[in-house]
Amino acid sequence: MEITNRATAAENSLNDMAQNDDLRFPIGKFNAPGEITPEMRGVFIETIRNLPQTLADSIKNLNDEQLDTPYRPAGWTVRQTVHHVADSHLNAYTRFKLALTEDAPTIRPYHEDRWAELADSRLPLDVSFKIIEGLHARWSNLLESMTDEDFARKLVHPDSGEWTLEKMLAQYDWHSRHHTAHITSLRERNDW
Ligand code: NI
Repeated sequence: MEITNRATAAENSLNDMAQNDDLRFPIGKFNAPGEITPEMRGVFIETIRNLPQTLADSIKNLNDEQLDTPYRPAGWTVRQTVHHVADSHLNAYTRFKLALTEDAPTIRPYHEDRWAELADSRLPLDVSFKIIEGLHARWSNLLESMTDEDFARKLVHPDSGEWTLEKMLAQYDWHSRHHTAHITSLRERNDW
């Protein structure tokens, strides 16, 4: 009996973990495409260009209590998630510019979880939307100016190694949709 109960408990805990993983990765984990065509790059750049609007739409009409709700158990709140997008994409933009102007620079990682705990991640969201709007206007403009050779330029992440800029672009296309989906899936589940 005890073994059965333990087995059931373990199974339940595995189910919880699987469910939490679904909540954590609503569009799946990032899978780098084997080959990235110019057409695919065009689609990714559209995601970057449109994110300020897409993200603003995702939080439309949410009140402060809803903005301060975690998108999953022990996860970031909606508010932290939006501020994180600003944090992350500021870093990403800097990394693109470093790789365009230096030879395979090693970039500087940061602790995104600790950044999200700092006081400015509790501010009203309009401050980060101002950043995201200006940043994405410049970033998408920069991306549209880039040649095949530019997209083949590299940077080095101390943990994950060498990345081409086109793989980075694919990752931030995913990252933009990933965090937007955290918010839209929370709204769907709560019927908000
Ligand atoms: Ni993120």
